Amino acid sequence: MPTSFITVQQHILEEQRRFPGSSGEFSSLLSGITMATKMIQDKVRRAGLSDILGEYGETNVQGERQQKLDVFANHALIHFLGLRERVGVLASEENEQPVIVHQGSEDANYAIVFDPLDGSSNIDVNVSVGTTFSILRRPDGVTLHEPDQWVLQPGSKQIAAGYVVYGSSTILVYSVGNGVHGFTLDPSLGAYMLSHPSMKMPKQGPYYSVNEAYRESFPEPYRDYLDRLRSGALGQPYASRYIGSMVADFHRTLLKGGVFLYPPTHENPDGKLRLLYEANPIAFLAEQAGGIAIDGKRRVLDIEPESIHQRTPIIVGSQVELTDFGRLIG
Ligand code: AHM
Ligand code: MG
Repeated sequence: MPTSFITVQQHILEEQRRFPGSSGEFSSLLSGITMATKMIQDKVRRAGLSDILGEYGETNVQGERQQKLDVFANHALIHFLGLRERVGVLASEENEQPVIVHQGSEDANYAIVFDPLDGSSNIDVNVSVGTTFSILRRPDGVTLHEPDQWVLQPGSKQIAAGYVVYGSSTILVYSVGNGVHGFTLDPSLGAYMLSHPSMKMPKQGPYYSVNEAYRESFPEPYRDYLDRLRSGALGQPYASRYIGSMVADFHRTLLKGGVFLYPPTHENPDGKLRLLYEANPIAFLAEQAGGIAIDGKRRVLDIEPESIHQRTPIIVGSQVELTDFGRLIG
């Protein structure tokens, strides 16, 4: 069958066949994500027409002003994922505490963590935004009385992760640990169709991506690294690209190669991006596509999280760029 005729649901059913013991669980979880993100993309596409732009009037747990679309996206994901019987815990950038669903159910064995609308400060100016998600299995012996323990697991324990970019088209990219696959939403069918099978990050790319306005407050190795990228020390000159929406910046890095960084700064000594629902899914996809993701020293996926909204520096991208950074820090 041509690639363009395979829906994400058909694809996940195929993937499940390769997992002994799995019983339709992934397709049910993923269908919650596809439903919610189709609703989110519909709102994003109509943003200038309906009364959905602008601030909601409240501040989230990170101290950031919530946009109306942040709130809508969060509700959509909690609603559609909450309907899935296998889900026990949902944790979101927009909620201080994890949400418990299906209290008392023996079958609720999965936690899903997500950032409903990443980069939402860009929405008013028509710049790409995205949704990130990460799926974890309930650790043995942990009950719904300890919802934090469902999600405080290193990224290496993710059983699936992905994102949706609401860009010039809407693209869903996911992995269940068996490569990375991309699906473009066909607006006339309302279905995500396989458009990017088995995505591989190029070994080296043409771009570096960082908020260079903070350069003077980056630790020295990061400043030296940027100098190396700019000077041609890696065998080629680099161009710079920075959208300010992590999902969109990473999506370009996945397709074209290169490096995306959010280093520690004076203001954010642990970086800005959140480990559980931003860095971990991105790191999982990067590794599955042949790339590398570190926090400056260690593999992002090896970090043992201590709190749900914990931040981490991240440097993620192609083999050549990340190997060079590794040499610089020794
Ligand atoms: P958000 O989750 O509140 O939208 O913030 C995360 C976003 C990322 O998408 C992006 O990489 C980063 O913030 C940009 O931050 P800065 O403006 O400091 O460069
Ligand atoms: Mg975010």
